[in-house]
Amino acid sequence: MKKVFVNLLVCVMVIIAFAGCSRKSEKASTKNDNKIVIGFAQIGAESGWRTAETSSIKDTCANDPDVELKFSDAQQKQENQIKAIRNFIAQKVDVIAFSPVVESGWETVLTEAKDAGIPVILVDRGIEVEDESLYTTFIGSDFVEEGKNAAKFLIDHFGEDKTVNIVELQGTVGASAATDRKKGFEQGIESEEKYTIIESQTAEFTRSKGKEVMEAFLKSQGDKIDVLYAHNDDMALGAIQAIEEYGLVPGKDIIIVSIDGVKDAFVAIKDGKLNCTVECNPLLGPQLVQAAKDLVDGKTLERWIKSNEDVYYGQKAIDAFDIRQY
Ligand code: GZL
Repeated sequence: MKKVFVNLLVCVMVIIAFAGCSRKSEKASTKNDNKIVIGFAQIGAESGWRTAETSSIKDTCANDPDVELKFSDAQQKQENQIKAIRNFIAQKVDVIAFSPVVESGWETVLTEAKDAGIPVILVDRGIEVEDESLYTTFIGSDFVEEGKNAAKFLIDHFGEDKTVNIVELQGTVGASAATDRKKGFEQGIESEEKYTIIESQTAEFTRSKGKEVMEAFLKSQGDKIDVLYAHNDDMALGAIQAIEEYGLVPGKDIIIVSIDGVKDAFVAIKDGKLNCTVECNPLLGPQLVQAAKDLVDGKTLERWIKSNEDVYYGQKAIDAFDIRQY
């Protein structure tokens, strides 16, 4: 009797073991031989910074045998990013990451990711959500600090006694990078009574819109403009064209400070057309892959994996040109 019982027990254990293996192999077959699958929903390709970020993420994943990247380009539309995230959930990726085009409107889809047990990483831009558990970490810059650094450059350049009229090219409306760069810059000039923002409008982080809006500023304010503050280099580079076509000298008649630190900005500084670029590092691929691996390994991440950045102008920018990576 006892022998029958033991034999029965052994049979049951063998069946359970096989069942477990088949589940694992089934998971493995959908998981591309156990690679970590990252679903990344990118905003688009609106600026040199954005294309550098995309290259960093794609190249890092392509060179890592333990990672598979599923990548989508939302063409600047939030609804496309939401669709892509839903797609990643359906494909049961291991980690979802995205650069939110705007700060609001993410609760529903991120709750779906949470319910599916898929962790979410924010890359380069933040979101406003009540439930902080909807994302595990934010990898990116301190945009308020970047705005303050832009203001500091101007105060160091002009001093505190000069009247300074500023026009501002804002990034995408509702994007954390635009909201916080505006906030930081305003905080930076708060104590300077003679510094005034006389016009401020979005040019959507693009070169073409930067030119178009700067043309409008020049038409309405003309020689009154002392400074252009642009939330990214691409808009500043478009504005430089407009300033030259208007007949003024960029970098001299109008002092220009922008943010990102893309190579074309360093060229413009070397040519004397741009006065300062505040660095915002787009090379976030390595940090994203490491964060995804840590999450899959069950590690807890810092809430904010912060980029270290610098400010470039004058000879320092010229000397740094050859070693710039983006
Ligand atoms: C910043 C990023 C911004 C860049 C722009 O992290 O979101 O978006 O400053 C880009 O160049 O379009």
